[in-house]
Amino acid sequence: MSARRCGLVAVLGAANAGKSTLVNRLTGVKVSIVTPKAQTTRFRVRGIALQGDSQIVLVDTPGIFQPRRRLDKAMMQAAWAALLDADTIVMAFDAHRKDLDPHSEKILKTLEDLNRQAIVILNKVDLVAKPRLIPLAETFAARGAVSDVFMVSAEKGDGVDDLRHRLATAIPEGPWLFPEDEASDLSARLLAAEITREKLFLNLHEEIPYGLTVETEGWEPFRDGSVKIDQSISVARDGHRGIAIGRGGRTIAAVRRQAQRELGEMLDRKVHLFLTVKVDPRWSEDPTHLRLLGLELPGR
Ligand SMILES: Nc1nc2c(ncn2[C@@H]2O[C@H](COP(=O)(O)OP(=O)(O)OP(=O)(O)O)[C@@H](O)[C@H]2O)c(=O)[nH]1
Ligand SMILES: [Mg+2]
Repeated sequence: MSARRCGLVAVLGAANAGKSTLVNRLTGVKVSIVTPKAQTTRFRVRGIALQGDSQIVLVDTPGIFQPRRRLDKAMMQAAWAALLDADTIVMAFDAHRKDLDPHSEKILKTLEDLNRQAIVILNKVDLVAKPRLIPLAETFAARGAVSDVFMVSAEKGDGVDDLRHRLATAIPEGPWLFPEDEASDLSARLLAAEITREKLFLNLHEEIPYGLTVETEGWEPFRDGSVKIDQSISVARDGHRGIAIGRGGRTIAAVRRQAQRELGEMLDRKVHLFLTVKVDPRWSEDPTHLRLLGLELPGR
């Protein structure tokens, strides 16, 4: 019998590269929310994948972007901390792009400075003609900070099994850190809040999604097996509240319906979801709320 392996694999990359889609694919279940909008992931989310004797602890991170608000800075701190903690580093890159963007460049520079290497994933290859991928792969392979380059479609699943096998041998020998049947380290309450936030990101536009947060405030199981989940949505400004609710309550009703359906499937039971929208511009400065998400406020 070969020895067991276990290790942290940080997945970094520019915003929208498909990191969360990749982590979900490798894990085999949805642990991290996905939307077409950049800056969807706000904190580190662990997804646990098994491959033979290896337990691969994938750490999804907020995409690297230019931080402005204090929340942004906390998000970036979470991403860089994941890199420092990792046994193995994966850098996801949207192969749809023609060339290296400044954020991916910054990750490579940081790796070079730390004398570390990453496995680069050219993702979204379903959208790109093969000949275009070769020069891109060569550009990455020429960098000292890159150990290998994989071509993957996280969405369709192409190349994901090969990658999982590679990660299984890249991580160090050691005992498994999580029970065999655990796929994520998120609590059900936090995952439920994330699912609702995903639906809000999908139904709201411009700056509104970036200014809101969701918190699960109540979780009441009933004798018939169903569960009542109460969540509050905090929006950044007065004007955002009406938009989040929508004309005649249509927007929030759609969000509620979509989130309730997905939560029902996820929890495998009937869910009664109740949402309230409040205006709270201070949530992103509130250390208690951010700590719930595993974020620390950086100094001013
Ligand atoms: N066509 C295609 N789309 C993909 C693929 N992987 C991800 N996407 C899409 O790209 C968008 C962003 O995906 P995410 O997984 O949320 O990206 P992310 O890197 O986690 O983004 P942030 O958390 O915002 O940094 C979504 O619309 C995904 O459906 C892929 O392999 N092919
Ligand atoms: Mg993400």
